[in-house]
Amino acid sequence: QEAHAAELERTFIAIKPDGVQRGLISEIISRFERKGFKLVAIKIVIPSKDFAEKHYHDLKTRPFFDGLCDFLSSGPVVAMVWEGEGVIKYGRKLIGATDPQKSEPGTIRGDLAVVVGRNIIHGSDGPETAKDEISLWFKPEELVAYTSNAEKWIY
Ligand code: RTP
Repeated sequence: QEAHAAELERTFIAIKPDGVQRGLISEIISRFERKGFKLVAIKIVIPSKDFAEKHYHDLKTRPFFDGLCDFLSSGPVVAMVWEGEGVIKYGRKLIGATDPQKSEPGTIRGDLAVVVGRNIIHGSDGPETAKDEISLWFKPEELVAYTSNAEKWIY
């Protein structure tokens, strides 16, 4: 079990400026933590517009791109890397559908958000984007590998 800990999946999760301003940092972190995922990197930053555009480069052609990047760079963002079996896909499940009007109750967006432009959280949508986003937001040395005793009862 110890041996496979090093191979565990990682995803990038960000609490957007609306989530931070609304005081939802601990609420969001606790949902990932209670599920059994492990926090391996965290920081609070105000991204520049240029950085926001890099983060959302896939959406460059969408009409909401400019407003979205203005929004992401409008205030502090809590950037995190979470680790655990299936964390990319299940993290998206915890987050809920992009549009909070369509997210199920019980999900972060379903419980805590109302409109798509203010949906409080971001999560990588697949293994490739997870890798890219983690390396955009964090230096390798900012990720902490550690063993938690609880893990052997979870994974
Ligand atoms: P995220 O990347 O933030 O986790 O969101 P997502 O994958 O669920 O959704 P995506 O399609 O990648 O869109 C990224 C973010 O753009 C904003 N958005 N606004 N019609 C709109 O105004 C619109 N559509 C999307 C949302 O903040 C969404 O999270």
